[in-house]
Amino acid sequence: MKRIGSRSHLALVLAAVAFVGLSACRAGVDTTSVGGVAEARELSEADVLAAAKTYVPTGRMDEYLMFSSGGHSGQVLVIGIPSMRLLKVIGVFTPEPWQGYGYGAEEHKELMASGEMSGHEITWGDTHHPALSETDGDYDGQFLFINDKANPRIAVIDLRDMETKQIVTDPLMGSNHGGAFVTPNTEYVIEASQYAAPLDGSYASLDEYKDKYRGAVTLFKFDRERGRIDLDQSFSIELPPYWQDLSDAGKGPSAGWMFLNSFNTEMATGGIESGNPPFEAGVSQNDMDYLAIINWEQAADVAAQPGKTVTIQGRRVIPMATAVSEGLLYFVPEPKSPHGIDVTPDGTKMVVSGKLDPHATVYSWEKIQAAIANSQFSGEDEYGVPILDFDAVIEGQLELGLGPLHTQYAPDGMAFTSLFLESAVAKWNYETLELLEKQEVHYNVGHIATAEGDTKSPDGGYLVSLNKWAIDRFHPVGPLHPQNFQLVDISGPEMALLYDSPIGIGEPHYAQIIKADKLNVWTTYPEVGWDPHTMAKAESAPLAGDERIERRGNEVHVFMTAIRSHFTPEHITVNRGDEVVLHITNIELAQDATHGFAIDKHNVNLSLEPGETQTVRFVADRAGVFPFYCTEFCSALHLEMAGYLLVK
Ligand code: K7E
Ligand code: CUA
Repeated sequence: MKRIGSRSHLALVLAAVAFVGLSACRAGVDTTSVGGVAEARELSEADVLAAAKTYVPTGRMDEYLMFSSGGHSGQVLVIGIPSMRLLKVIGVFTPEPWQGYGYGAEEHKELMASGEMSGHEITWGDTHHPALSETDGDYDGQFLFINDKANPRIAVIDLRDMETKQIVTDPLMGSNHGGAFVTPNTEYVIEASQYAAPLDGSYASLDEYKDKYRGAVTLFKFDRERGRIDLDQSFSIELPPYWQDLSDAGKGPSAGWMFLNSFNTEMATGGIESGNPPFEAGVSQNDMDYLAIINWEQAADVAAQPGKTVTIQGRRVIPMATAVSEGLLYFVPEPKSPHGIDVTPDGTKMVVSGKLDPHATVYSWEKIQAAIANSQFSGEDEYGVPILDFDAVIEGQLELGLGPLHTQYAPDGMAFTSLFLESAVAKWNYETLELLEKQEVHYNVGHIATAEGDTKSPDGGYLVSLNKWAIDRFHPVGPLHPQNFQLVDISGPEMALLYDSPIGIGEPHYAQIIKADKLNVWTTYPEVGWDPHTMAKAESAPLAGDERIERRGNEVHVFMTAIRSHFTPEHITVNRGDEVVLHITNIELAQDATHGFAIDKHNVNLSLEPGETQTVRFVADRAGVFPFYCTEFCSALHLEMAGYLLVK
């Protein structure tokens, strides 16, 4: 892979470190040489090398982009690699004022409303797992999906303008965790429930847990043409009330199948205050939990057949008994309190880590298929789901260390697994089952991400460790510490820590890293009058020369344009009680010529990017004089880009 600077260049730099380090040390600090700076700043050779590997000079661009969950911020972070520079914060489940996301535009109101759950507005999300769209098992750079664990939802982000286009809810679930992940051609975006609850949303006592509580997995049909999830074509599968954890789709020979961890097969219901074992003990009693193996391709056929599904809360659900009788659902034991399940790039193996088991367990797809074909079961669970014989389907186990969680891949059989309890990343070979080395990280690593690490052809080169704790790494900023993303060089025979990148937004869970040249990002909208919600030119968009104010009964429609450095019109006079509808187009197509639009005391702020049109609708419920102005420093006369809303 291409690195910043050639090896010979680095050799020169290091030689300079050694040489100048000697020659300049007595003459005070020499800040004109690498060696002088290294000495003055007490940098080792390894530090200088790490700096040379990560520094991206002004005007140059990063080789990769990382799309990271923004954790509780309900947003998505876009970060360049290897520089670790933050390039964008995409508003997803949470209003974002700079982008005017959720601050007045009708288009965003609709989007936010589509994310309401049980009639309640929810303005945050616990974003967990971003998933890039795939074509033939490789990231295609078109779309990004992300789940909200707290309020089971999935959002669709179009990577042409990196804006959120759709939020869909999953009313069946009480929370989700196994998602978002996509099938190899993004036929479906999938999420699985975590904490079980009644699927119909009704009340049921915890005494009725086994009867009334359920898990589920939902397959949201993705319409790539429209760039939207199609709820009519989506369906769910009912699961036992275990707690599903992380999940993955098969690829290559295992394409058409998906794999879902589940823990709490004990079906513990907690209640420490009543003398019951607390959840942490209750859900960790069994030595084995179950990996669910589901034939999603066949499930889609079954879901399309009349009479094979039931409707719960308006959603199509394949009942558990049907899933079993149709041969869609199998379990296989997995050790102990499983967390990650990661299908190898070639799709032949499934790697599972148990939080409380020091091993990675590697399953063979060939053996799983044979066991299914030969009904090689060791029994069935309480709900009649057949359990494949553990010994018949595993390829092997490898002791990695304490608290293994998630595995990512690189070429040549290389696998990297995060070790939460050890605060380390283990590098191993999933073909030979050899542990190769470990790299310390600071501290409590959750997910890791390698370049193109979830595809059929991972790149290697870089690994980012998403650490939960950051004690002693940074200046204290209060008791809430930053999260620490650490960049690790995995291109050589030994891993090397390159860079600490504190993130003041928490708690990012997972990230995916895509080669930057796979993206086709617009730098302006394609046409003046573009509606990013429909991704088409809007009929109603005012263009230059169309500006006017039209009264329609008590509705006042204002057709406004924005260009450096004025809005047209600048005066809007209405009567108190009128409904004001502003249609505003930024009629510029120059890159970065974004105009904002804010109205005093109305909680309105738009970001009108070049070519973009937006609509704002509000009732002028207060008489008075309300300045409006452009909130982007767009030009020398930006302060003059203003006007008055006069409410009589
Ligand atoms: Cu391991 Cu919620 Cu993906 Cu976090 S999950 S670490
Ligand atoms: Cu337009 Cu400032």
